[in-house]
Amino acid sequence: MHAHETNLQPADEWREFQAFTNLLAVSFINASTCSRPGVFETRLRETLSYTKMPAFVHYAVDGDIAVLTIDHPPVNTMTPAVAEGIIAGIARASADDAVRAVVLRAEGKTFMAGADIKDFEDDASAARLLAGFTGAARAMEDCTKPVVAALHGSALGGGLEIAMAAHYRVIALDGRVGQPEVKLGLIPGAGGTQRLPRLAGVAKALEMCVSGAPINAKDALAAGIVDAVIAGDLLEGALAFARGAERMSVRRTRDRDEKLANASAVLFEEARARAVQTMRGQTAPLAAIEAVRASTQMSFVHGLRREAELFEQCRHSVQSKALIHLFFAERAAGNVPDVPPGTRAKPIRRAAVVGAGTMGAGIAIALTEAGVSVRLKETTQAALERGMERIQANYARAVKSGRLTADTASERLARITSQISYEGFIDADLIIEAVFENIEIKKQVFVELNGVVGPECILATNTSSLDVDAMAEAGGRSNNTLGLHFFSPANIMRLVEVVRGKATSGETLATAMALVKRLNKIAVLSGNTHGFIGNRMIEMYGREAQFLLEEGATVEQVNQALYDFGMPMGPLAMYDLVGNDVMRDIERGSPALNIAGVRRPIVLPQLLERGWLGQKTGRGWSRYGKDRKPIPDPEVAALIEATAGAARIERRRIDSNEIVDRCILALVNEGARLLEEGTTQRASDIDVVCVTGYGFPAWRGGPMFYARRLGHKRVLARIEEFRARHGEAIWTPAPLFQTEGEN
Ligand code: 3H9
Repeated sequence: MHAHETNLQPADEWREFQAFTNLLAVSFINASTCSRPGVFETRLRETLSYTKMPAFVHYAVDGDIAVLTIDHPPVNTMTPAVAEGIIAGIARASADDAVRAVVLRAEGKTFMAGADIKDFEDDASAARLLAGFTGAARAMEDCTKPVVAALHGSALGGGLEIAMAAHYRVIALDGRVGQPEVKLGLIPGAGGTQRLPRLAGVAKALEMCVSGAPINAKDALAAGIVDAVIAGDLLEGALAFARGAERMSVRRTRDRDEKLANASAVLFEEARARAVQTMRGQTAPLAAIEAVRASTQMSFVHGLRREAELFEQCRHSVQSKALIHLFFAERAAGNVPDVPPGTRAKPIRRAAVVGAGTMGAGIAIALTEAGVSVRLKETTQAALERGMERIQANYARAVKSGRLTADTASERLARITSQISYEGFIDADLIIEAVFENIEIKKQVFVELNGVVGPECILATNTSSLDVDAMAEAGGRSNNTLGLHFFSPANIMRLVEVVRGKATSGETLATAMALVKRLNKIAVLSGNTHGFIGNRMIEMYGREAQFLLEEGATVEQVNQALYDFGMPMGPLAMYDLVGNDVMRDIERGSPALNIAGVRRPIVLPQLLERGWLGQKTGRGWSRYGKDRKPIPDPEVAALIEATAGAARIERRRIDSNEIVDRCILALVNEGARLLEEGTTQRASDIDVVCVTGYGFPAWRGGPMFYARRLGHKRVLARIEEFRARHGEAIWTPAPLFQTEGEN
């Protein structure tokens, strides 16, 4: 048994917890009456029925089993009305003597996606939601007839929490369960941190609540979260399970304390150390650990209360607002307002990829994962073989690590036909060009494609910065042409910038958006400007980092300041990783960095002269040993000082605040310009690009969200400061901040 905080009896504890939720939940229950049978449900229903809503939970009876079906499209989120439906259904089943057990299931493609995230925006809605969850879970758990939850698709967050309040759980083969709240900067708030350790043990609960990663049906069974996996029809299986004679007793998760016994302090310390390291800067994982720890230290009801307190702290955090902003931003990114929803997306069954280098091979892998067959073309047999080896090695790694079965890997590999001719291109629905990043070479590929593809075929270029219209003209079918900028490695990275040329048709765009979604990636629409959204912004960020060095900051200081801000690595470490030669080419090609009379970084050319290209040559802005860890290089420091001295750049001490502000506001200001000129549709798209493509810390919401939180007025003031010191051209504030400077 665990140590109780006080010696209150359970009924008193419930009353106390409900009094606590009263504070949060518009006095939804009267603590003095809640312990009387039936009153709890009635009062709760009165509170939740604040407005008349359609029934989201249907009641039916199959023989002696009541079947409650949640029907709240598209993903059966929990709302007060859904909670009301569950409570009413349980009450009805309880009152019907002919009913011996209850099955709770859901319509549609998924069991429940959890709480309706929009309800977290204001305190009153959040409180009503919490009241609903608490009420529905308690009604199910209190029920004197066995309640079986039948899960399919995803039972996530509050969805799993409701399922765990049932007495038994069965799951379809394709089902998965998880507590992903941490990805929204939250912790489970409807009993998950108290019920999950009771079902799965503390270690598993910590793993799931801290990482937020879902687990599949088989693992859920092994962990004790579900009682059976149903291979055939789920409802039939659930009904049979409910009728199983030996199962016809109630079994309340809240009373199952056996698995809490072995939790040692070390387990929590290790979880904390892991979270600090792998989820750097984030507060919710630590709160989740604290809440799970409460399950081992206090009674169930006191644990619920501790969980609710921690949940509320998280809900009010800027991190949670940032992550919720990104959740909706990712989903909004796929909408293109001037392409009407009904626009036909062409089916993509057969594709071809031109170029079997790192990008081409990665794109081919991504396409096969979505069931598309791919012709992979190179110009020489040797290059083709290297590409195929890359692909085979990738599948072999996936099999070795257990991510793919050997059968699936060979099936996918068999979808790729390698060739050095254009054979079969006539049948392709889509061609993606992924050759060397040179406009002349790319244009030549488009000229060749023009003669070998069918009239309906979509032509895409995987350029990261070049002119899509120039290629479209060369290919002679501008309305079917667009950019699909995958990020490396293309089979892993989630972002694809979809670049619209001046004549790209709505149908072509709709097809591309649908395809990217099918690849399980996020599409963000960009106009056809050099570097599109992400690279154009990152150019400004990198330039500012180099200016800071010239003015007196050290390489280590600049890298550390941005790392501490939350970036995966500092900007100069990024240059060394990508290659200083590659970065120089990008800078050279950028019109924004090459305006006559405007200051340019002067140290990078010096590094290149010495062959200090970055990690690949063992030295760049830093030196690198075998472990690829950066080592400060005094020669680079001396070179920076000498170069800046020769250019008469005044050097001074620079603190990390200035480093962060200059680099991040350079990013932000360029983002605002992209928005102003219409290269991007919405500020939130910029956030999605920077977070999913460039590692901007998700818990800061992306650069535009960060700027909004700082306040546009403050952003403007800081930019004006930099402008006064560094000149007009570089720090001209984007019109967005000038017009919205009062925000
Ligand atoms: C929670 O449960 C807290 C509790 O512990 C306690 C509270 C007291 N809310 O992703 P899709 C929308 S926190 C609101 O494209 P899929 C989504 O925006 C929650 N809306 O479908 C989209 O709308 P639209 C923990 C939601 O098939 C539409 O539904 N749960 C929610 O690719 C379709 O979504 C999670 O974090 C939501 N919870 O994927 C799970 N979920 O069409 C979040 C979805 O207007 N959800 N929408 O753009 C998911 O991971 C995926 O949606 C899911 C389906 C895997 C379920």
